[in-house]
Amino acid sequence: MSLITIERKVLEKNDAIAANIREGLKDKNIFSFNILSSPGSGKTSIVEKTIEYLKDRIKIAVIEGDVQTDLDAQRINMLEVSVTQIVTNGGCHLEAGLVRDALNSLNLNDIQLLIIENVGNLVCPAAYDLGEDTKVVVLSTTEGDDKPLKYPAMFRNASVLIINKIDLLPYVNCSVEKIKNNALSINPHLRIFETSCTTGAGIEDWCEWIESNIYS
Ligand SMILES: Nc1nc2c(ncn2[C@@H]2O[C@H](COP(=O)(O)OP(=O)(O)OP(=O)(O)O)[C@@H](O)[C@H]2O)c(=O)[nH]1
Ligand SMILES: [Mg+2]
Repeated sequence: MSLITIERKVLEKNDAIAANIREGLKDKNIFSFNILSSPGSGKTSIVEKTIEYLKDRIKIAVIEGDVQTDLDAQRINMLEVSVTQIVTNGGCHLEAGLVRDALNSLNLNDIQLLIIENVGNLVCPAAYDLGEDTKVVVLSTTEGDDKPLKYPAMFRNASVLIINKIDLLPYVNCSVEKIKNNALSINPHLRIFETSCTTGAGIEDWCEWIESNIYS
C-alpha cells in the first residue's frame, strides 16, 4: 500500500468521525469554531478575550490542543468556563477522534459556543476536519505579510482570518493591506478582523460576529 493511500484512509476515517461530531453539535444547537495559527500568534489570548466579552451572555466550552502541557487549559480555567485539554504527545495537529473523546469529558448541556484551539502549526491542522462549523485562522503582524501565500491551505480552508497583534505594527515590517490582499488572493470569501489582545482593539467586532452566528 502506498503512503498516499494510507493518508487518504486516515483522512476518510477522520472525516467520518468529524461528520458525526458536526451532527451531534447541531442537534444541541452549538456553534463551534476551530482556531488555528502558528505557535504564539495569540490563539489563547483571543480565546481569553472572547470569553471575557461573551461569557455573561453566552455559555461557552473550550477544547485546548497542545503538543505538551496543559498551560493553555489552565489559562482558560481561570475564566471559569468548561475546558478540557488534549495533549497530543508530539502530534502536530488535532484529529476528530481526539475531539470526540474530549467532548465526552465536557458537560455540553446548555452550551451555545464550542471553541477548539488547535496545536500551534500553520500547515498540518489545515487538513483535518474536526466537525466544527468554521475554521478561524490567526496571523499576527510579527509573522510577516507573505504567510498566506506560503501556507495557502490554512487560508483556503478557513472562513475567518484574524490579523492579531496590530498594536505591534509600528515596530514590525508588516503591511496589513498586504496580508489582506495575499489572503484574499487565496480565498476571496475570507471574513477579516484586525485585533490586539493588548489594547482590546477589534475584539468587539469579532465577538459580534460570533454572536451573529449563535443558533437561537
Ligand atoms: N503585543 C501583543 N502581544 C500579544 C497579542 N496577543 C497575544 N500576545 C502575546 O503573544 C504571546 C503568545 O500568545 P498566546 O495567546 O499564548 O499564543 P498561542 O497562539 O495561543 O500560542 P500556542 O498555543 O503556543 O500556539 C503571549 O506572550 C501573548 O501575551 C497582541 O495582540 N499583542
Ligand atoms: Mg495557545
